[in-house]
Amino acid sequence: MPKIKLHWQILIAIAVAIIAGLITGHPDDTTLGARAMGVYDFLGTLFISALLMIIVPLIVSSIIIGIAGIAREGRLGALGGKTLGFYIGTGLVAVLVGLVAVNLSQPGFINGEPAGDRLALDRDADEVVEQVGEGGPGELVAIFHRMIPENVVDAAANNELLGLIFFALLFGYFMTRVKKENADTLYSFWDGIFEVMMKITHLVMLFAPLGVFGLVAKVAAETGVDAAGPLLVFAITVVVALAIHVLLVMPLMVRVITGYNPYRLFRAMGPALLTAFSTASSMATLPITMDCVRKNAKVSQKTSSFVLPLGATVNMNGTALYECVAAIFIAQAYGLELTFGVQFTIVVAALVTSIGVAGVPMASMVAIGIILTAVGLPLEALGLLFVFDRILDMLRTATNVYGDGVCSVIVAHLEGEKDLLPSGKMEKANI
Ligand code: DAS
Repeated sequence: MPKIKLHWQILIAIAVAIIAGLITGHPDDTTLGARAMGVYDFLGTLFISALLMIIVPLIVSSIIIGIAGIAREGRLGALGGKTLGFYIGTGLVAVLVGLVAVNLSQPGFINGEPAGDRLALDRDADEVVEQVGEGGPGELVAIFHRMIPENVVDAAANNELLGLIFFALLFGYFMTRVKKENADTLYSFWDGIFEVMMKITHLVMLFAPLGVFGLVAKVAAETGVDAAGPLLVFAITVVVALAIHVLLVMPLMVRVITGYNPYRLFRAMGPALLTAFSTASSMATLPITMDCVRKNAKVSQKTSSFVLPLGATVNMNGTALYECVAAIFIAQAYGLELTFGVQFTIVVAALVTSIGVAGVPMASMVAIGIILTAVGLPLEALGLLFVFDRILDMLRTATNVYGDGVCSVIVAHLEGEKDLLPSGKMEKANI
């Protein structure tokens, strides 16, 4: 499967980049180092620019057809409403799990000090704080002002993506409330845009090994092994938070709402979870997810064929959790005072952008660029996140797919479907 090939290419690129970066590090010492740094910078900057190039059309078209897909089915009140409700609900819980974890582990600090210089983050904290502005209620009001753009084109041009996303949510909903021929035309138009953007995204991903090599080698060359500490703490924080969400929070939701033993769902979705982990793509896994949820978890065709394709597009618990942890980690490293307003912005941005993230490898990186911009943090920090992104992408994609399965079982139960998650041994718990 080509995705696994690309996947291994990126893992090898990261390993080679770390070695190359450590060997050629401290460019001011040697011309080789300076030349090597030039190559790293060129490759990394090109890749980040390509990711930024696709953000606006990809996220906007993905949200518009995602929301229109629910509203258009005319089942917004019933199936659609429950589905969207659980998607947003579980996504918010995931973000909050990530928020608590990253505030407890504080990967962006070392002995209480911001790790920015250890991570070779060039811009210092006061410059960043200036840009974000001081904390306090005024900032929260400013955030809501930014959500309603004065000029949509201007918002797109300036990467004011919170406003753009808000507009896309409205547009997607009301696009289904116009004359049928217009609604169908508009849906085909935006569906076509999304299809083209997915193809361009796949093209960009083909260059990911080179781009990731440049970004990771630059980090390794600038920071040496110093960056390993904070980055490891960050990666472990993501893994622990994902584990809590997958092994505790979501099973608890299934158990309390449906009464079924939730751990039966892991075995029912086994092949889908393994595929999600190995391909790091929810979209690529979707056919297997549908097969597992229908055949093993016994969710009906009606429910699974609505809930799962939608979930693969708009429901990404793992991604939302990861984006929150990553953005807070970078804010900590810059020594940004994490006021309620800043954290609230990150929580909302992580939740909303996870709706727009496409189910392809490294899709989070596109969204993180939005969140960093939303709180005024420089994009240069993205390079740090690539060091462990592959393994974390595999884990968050498996979380995304599992979250889709959880929602389909809960929605099926609430729609009155019986005998879900059949198991000879585990009876329906009497809660
Ligand atoms: N790889 C994405 C997916 O397929 C998730 C992500 O990048 O966060 O779900």
